Amino acid sequence: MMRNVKVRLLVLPLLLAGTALAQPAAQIIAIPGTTFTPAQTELFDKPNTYSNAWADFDKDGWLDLAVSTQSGEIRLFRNVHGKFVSVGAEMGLPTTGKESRGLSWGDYDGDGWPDLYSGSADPKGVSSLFHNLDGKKFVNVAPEMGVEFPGRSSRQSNFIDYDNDGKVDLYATDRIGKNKLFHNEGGKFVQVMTDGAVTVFSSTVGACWFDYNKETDWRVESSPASEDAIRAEATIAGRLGPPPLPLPPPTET
Ligand SMILES: [Ca+2]
Ligand SMILES: [Ca+2]
Ligand SMILES: [Ca+2]
Repeated sequence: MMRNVKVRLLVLPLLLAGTALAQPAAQIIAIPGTTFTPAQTELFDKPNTYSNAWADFDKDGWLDLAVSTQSGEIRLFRNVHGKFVSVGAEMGLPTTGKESRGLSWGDYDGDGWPDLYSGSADPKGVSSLFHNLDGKKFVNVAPEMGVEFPGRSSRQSNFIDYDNDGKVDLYATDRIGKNKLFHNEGGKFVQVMTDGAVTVFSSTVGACWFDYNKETDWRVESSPASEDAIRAEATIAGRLGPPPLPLPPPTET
């Protein structure tokens, strides 16, 4: 389990559980010894932002940025040759609603255009799957695709082709209930392994997938939010398989 702190260029502050206090704005961090400098602070210096995810949603060769917020707005910044422009509202993404966390990009329908999944942190809300219409518009298809996940408090989701059938599947973590794995049936997601290790409750705030033994069988590890959950998580990891083997010592030449 990895729970280390990573230095990132764009830092989005977390909301403390149970608080309604205004959070500091997103920040551009200058790392000592580097030449990083703040960029477009008039655009990014907004409070109460949570997750962020990069993808070239319009396939122009420049990475774009999606940011979720406490207000439910999902901001989308189009990268126009190194200059960011806010386009979320005109692209059909929500400007208000339930607190949103856990953005993930993935081409669920295989049309070559990355789609966006957003989770509601408020269990009274639902998650949204925004279908990317040729880089020109986003339309929420979560109800017909079966991934609204009501009652969830979202922190992170992953698009992952866990069964290597060529279609990306969806793993959605839950802070207050059981995580869910949805298999992509083509035109519909269906929850699978409902009584398996990937579905147990562990108050999850983060999850990542990796092929640790290079045999194309995926492993998932999630980051629980409490010490009790950490102990539960160790049990989950045990069910999924042995821990990764240590690297062999270097060979002398
Ligand atoms: Ca782009
Ligand atoms: Ca797509
Ligand atoms: Ca699959």
